[in-house]
Amino acid sequence: MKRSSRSLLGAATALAIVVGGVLAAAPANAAAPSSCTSGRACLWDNANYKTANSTGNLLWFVQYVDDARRYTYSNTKISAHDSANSAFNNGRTDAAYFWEHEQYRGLWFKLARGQGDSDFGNGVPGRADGYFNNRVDSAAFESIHRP
Ligand SMILES: [Ca+2]
Ligand SMILES: [Ca+2]
Repeated sequence: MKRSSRSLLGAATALAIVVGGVLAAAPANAAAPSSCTSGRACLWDNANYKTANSTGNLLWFVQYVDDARRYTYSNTKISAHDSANSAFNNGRTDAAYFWEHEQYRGLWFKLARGQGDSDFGNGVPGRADGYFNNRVDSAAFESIHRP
């Protein structure tokens, strides 16, 4: 009886450690900026999901942006051409891709659903350098367009 009770306690402790490990890993997936609502992928002129000091000034899409030269960040006159420094994929199902040139040409990187990159300058997923800083000109969810 004593032995059985000790084993049970051991099992409970082990379970708590596993749960603790899972919880500790959760912050790696940061929450989407509130301005980038569900179903959208978003881009900002500056790092940390901001344009002109506000996270509310952004370029967002629910399908694609084929040519960022045609757009400005919302509430600003700042061109989205070769200017994005951060992005978040708050889509419901798809990964999102970001290309260096308009019409999905050139080098690209991918953000999984729920993934953001708050600073292209310190690298993007799959690429360690700041190559994509101020360089993205098209983007799309993978169901619309993929490399
Ligand atoms: Ca910029
Ligand atoms: Ca980065």
